[in-house]
Amino acid sequence: MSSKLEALQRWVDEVAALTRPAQIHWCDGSETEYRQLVQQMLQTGDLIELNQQTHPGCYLHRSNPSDVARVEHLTFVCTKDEEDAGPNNHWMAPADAHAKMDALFDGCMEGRTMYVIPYCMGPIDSPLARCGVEITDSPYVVINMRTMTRMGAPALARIEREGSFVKGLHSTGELDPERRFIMHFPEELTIKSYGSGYGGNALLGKKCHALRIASYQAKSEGWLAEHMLIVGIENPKGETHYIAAAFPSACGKTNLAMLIPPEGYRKDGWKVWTVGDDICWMRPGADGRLYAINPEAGYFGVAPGTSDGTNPNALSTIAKDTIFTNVAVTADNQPWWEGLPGTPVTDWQGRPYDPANGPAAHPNSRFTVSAKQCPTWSSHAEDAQGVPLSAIVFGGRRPSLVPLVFEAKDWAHGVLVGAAMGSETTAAATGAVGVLRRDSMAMKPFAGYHYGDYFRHWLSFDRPGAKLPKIFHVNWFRKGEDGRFLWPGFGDNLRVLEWMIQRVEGQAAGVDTPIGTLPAKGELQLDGLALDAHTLDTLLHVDHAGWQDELAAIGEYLHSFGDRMPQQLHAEQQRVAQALDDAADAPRAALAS
Ligand code: OXD
Ligand code: MN
Repeated sequence: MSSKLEALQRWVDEVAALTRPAQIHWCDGSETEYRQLVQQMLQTGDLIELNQQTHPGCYLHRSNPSDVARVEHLTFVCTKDEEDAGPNNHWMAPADAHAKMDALFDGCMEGRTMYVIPYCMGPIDSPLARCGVEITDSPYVVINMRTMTRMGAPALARIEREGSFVKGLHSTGELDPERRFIMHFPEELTIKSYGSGYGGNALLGKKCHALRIASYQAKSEGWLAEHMLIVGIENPKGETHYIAAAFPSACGKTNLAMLIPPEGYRKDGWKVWTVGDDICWMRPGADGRLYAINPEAGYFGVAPGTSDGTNPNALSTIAKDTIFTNVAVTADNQPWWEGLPGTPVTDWQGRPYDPANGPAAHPNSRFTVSAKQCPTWSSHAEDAQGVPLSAIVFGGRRPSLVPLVFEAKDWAHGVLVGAAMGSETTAAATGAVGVLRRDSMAMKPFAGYHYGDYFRHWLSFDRPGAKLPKIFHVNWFRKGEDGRFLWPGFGDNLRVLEWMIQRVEGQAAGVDTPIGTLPAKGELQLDGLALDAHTLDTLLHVDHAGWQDELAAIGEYLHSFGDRMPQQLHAEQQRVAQALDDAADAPRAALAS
């Protein structure tokens, strides 16, 4: 064994001495290993076979009802200096956190198998990719990690070459919410997670490594780890623009990444290519552009709402070889969730379905599936150097005020727009749903360090020679007075992306406003869409008074991060606030003259 792998072996030995498993299994990531684990889990009841005629290779996992979402209040960033974690994270001193976790891990794998999972986040030969090793006692985690990462022998070979890897230790423990913690030690490239089997808490390659630890690594190494989808839009000339877009959890990233163009667009030859649906790692290339990879190899998507109407690509992606978690089941044993045709007979907890118990599928029920099964999987998704980005999009659920789309004036303004992002909360995390909260760059639950330092890092990409993507903000979720959505969304979102591409290519003039550039009349392609003029006006209206209040709230929000908030961002907030005040004064000035 090479000395680099000896370091891994030493850590595995230490963990085994602490957790005392009955046996240790080093995962090779093979199909045979996967099949064996599935068989074993079918026997223990951890997996339930679904209808193999309609859904070959598909299985259902029911989690403990108290363990169905990320637990942000139990998630900690444990830096030596509390300030480094920032007010955006829960913090614990590393020594205390290790002591707390090691007490929980003590003997926790007795009688169980300890799995050692070497994995790579990103294409295995990509310089942007990074490796990790997760140790877990959950076979459910192993089979999901096999789909979500490049797992097994090739990852181990890369770890042997490079020597460095992120250490993740996980145990489902007793699934007791009182004994559940997700701890990150960015300075030690280490994660310790106990007491949950839920994806975001237990598949450590995803949120824990690819966002919290990676964002920290990225700061010192000059790149960005973001909560963004990556999609390629091919125009009728055969040119593809890649767009990365950040939305908070369960706001439609998977749908946008797999969008099907409206009929007229399809006839004209527009195509959409999926690179990633949740996480984007990007860094400047030699030509000054930002290049992006999807560090994941699969989708861990929200099932409810996924239907033929909303996302037919996702539906065909998950027609085979998919693990479903906490969905309902029909009489003929097909997976079911709200939004699908058919009738559930058994709910997500395995009870006979009764509407009095709430939705049949848990609102955060999920599917885990290989990205390659997506009909629109991009042939460039495996490019080692990544794909060049033309645009970055920020968005959230904003029922009022925020227009359908606007473009930031420049990079610094774009960073402000991302920092100011707000959205109604969803079922992806425990806690109240539908409450407006600021979620800067959709990274509130995931930035592994102080938001002030994070924004400073973002600002630093604007340097001589940089050819940065344009930054936009969208709001698909604007509601009318009757509470209904004003914009049809889904495939029709391509109309907005087309306008962005026109802006990138210098083909749309737009209208300048204090908050940014909006589409000028006629610039949004609306053929085939029944959208009345009043609705369009509302969608593209800038309510100056409302925005003055919003800018004041953004100002307060920035100040809540104290001295580490870069002055440049305060200046940007003041610039926009002043532009709004000037615009409000302009009509008065005109009257006076
Ligand atoms: C996810 C999330 O699972 O953001 O992607 O919660
Ligand atoms: Mn996510």
